[in-house]
Amino acid sequence: MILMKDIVREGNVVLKQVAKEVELPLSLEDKETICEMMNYLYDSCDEETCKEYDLRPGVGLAAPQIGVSKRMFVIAAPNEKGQFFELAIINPKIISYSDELTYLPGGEGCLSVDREVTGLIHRPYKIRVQGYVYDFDKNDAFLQTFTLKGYLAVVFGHEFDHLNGTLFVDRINKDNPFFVPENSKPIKFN
Ligand code: UDB
Ligand code: ZN
Repeated sequence: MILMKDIVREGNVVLKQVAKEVELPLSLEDKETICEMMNYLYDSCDEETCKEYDLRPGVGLAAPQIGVSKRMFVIAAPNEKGQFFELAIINPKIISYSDELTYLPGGEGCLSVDREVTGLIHRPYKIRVQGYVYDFDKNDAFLQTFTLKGYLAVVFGHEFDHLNGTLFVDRINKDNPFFVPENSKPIKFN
């Protein structure tokens, strides 16, 4: 079980590295890592388990955050309509993105960042992505191409950044942390 002590924090070099492509077919070890990472998201969002083990409720987790410098991450999050979305992806690529940007009005946080950081992060509102999606039932990964919008595109962008050694704090405008470009609209949850 992944606990907060297993999550690598800001200052650790692994968070600054460009993670390595994962070899396919997936090894048993990589499959187990993916399952453990997804279990963390579920455990941390379960009220009882979260309290018992003192977990921060996560919506996404990238392998470098548990010290594994490989290109894979998991997401378990609601979209703006409250529909739940789950994704485990290996060797993801962002094929194209919209000119429109979006941002979380309250800023972002990170399981690997313990301090309070204020400022806005503007990300593409819509992204087209490709990668090997791990199917937990079939216990294997399959190449898929799909589109994400709004909040899910933000979470994907945040996790994708971890694979390239970028933290959300690196993306905040240093001169004006709350600057909003004219093509960026806030995410609104209903
Ligand atoms: C998170 N959680 O998991 F809208 F039910 C953040 C933390 C850093 C605050 C734990 C989060 O946003 N939870 C959340 C949000 C909702 C509804 C809900 C729970 N991450 C993931 C991370 O650090 N991955 O590397 C930070 C997010 C900020 C923007 C995208 C990811
Ligand atoms: Zn993060």
